[in-house]
Amino acid sequence: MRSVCRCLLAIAVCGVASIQTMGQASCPARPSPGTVVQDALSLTSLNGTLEAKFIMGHSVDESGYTHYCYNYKTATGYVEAPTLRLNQGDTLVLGVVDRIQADDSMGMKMKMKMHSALPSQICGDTGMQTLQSTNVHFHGLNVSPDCHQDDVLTTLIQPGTPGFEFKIPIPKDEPPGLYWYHPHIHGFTEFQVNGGAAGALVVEGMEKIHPEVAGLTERVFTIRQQYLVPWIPGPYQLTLNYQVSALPFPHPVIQMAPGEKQFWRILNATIQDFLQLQFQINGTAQPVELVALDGYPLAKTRMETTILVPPAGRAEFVVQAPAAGATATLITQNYSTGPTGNADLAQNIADIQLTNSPAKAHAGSAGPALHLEDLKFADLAKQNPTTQRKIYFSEEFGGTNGPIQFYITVDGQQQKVFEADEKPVITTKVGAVEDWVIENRALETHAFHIHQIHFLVLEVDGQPVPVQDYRDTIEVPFWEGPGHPYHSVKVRMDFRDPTIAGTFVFHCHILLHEDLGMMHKILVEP
Ligand SMILES: [Cu+2]
Repeated sequence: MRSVCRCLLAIAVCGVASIQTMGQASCPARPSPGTVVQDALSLTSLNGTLEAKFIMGHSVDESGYTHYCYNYKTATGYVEAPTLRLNQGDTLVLGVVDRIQADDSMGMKMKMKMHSALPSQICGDTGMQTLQSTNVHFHGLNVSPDCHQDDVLTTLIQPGTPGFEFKIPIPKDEPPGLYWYHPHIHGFTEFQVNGGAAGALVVEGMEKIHPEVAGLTERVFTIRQQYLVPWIPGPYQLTLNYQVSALPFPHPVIQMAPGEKQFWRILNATIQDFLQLQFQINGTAQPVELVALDGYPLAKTRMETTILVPPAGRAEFVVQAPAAGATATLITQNYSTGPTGNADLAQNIADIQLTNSPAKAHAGSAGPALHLEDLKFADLAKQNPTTQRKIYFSEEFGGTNGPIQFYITVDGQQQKVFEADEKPVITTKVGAVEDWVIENRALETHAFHIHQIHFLVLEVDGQPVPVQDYRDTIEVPFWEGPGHPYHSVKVRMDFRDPTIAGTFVFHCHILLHEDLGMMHKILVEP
């Protein structure tokens, strides 16, 4: 739920709309509704390195939606948010320049209203964190939280400076799968992601673990969500690869040949939508072959008819088009996030167009097989936990106006909102294997995410799960109220890899909640 204080804040930013035409500082035009969906441009590593430069820009479209974009220069102009493709063991060298317009009064008012204390240590530019500041989180990658890698706590890129360079070695045992990148400036993440600043990152090799996908046309579908002002309750639009997928517009169109199998990699880059995805034929949900979740290949592929993907989650599956004459759609079903949550509404995301010449998209390459047991965290189920912890989500109310404070708390500690200069609420050591119960004491569903590692899901509501999947983001459903137990998940955290030593964060991936402080630090001592 959106709080009153945020509505007041939003009033300060209303009425700011100027179409900016400052070249790379503005965003490219987005595709028209009802057209054939195209994948983002793929940038592929060469000889072990992928080098790229993004220019973060922003603009406001004719309908009043603010866009934030990772601009990438091609021979024919700028495109936004390319898919970064790397292999295990490669290095990503990514330059990011911030060209968000500094003359924008929206940001100035935001800055006056809210900025958090600066962390004691700075990586990158100096100054205050504002709506014009940015940085990058590499969601799901099991890499270092240090400066120039996946450090969201101290990395600051300010508009008008020469920019910042990330240099990230992808571990040799990184699970093949779908990851993503997005800004993570505390207090302003929601606004930039709402504007579309998010892109996919693929660690190649899925077909070497699950040969079911070998040779199939692969599609990368990023579902984003945009509000006119992201913390005012009201209608939102989902988009599919930047094409608006909302009434009254015609649906985005995905082309497939009749009977064709495709490998779909779906990224939920919404700011708060729990997607319940279905592939329907003539109105009936069809089983699809689920291959991976959150960038981690399943131990065994399995057939599912509904796939719940929380905000920031990913689902990768094989889908088969019907025979000619049938109607097929990709939809999301209604999902209740509880009495104080926002409704996640059912809607058609795309229509399938059967054609004998579908757009061919990236297909994986052949190579020697990879084995699940060689991937990071593979033996986690067999480990004995060194520590048990309980963490819980809770909200504080202000009269009848809904929740005004959002907390994630280590059981036994005092509830508090995140501050940039806070001390870690958890300190552990490289080598630790910890079981965490994550409980939801709020009347709203939350999405738990921890940086730097995947975790193994052991239990839901105290019951062992039939299949243990690796995830980096997981839904914890809302509390039904007095007389009902809290819902919970039990997960196993793996801190054995010295690469991830340092300070990083865990938080709710409903981005408003994160921005309002439903986040804390964990320190993994070397
Ligand atoms: Cu939340």
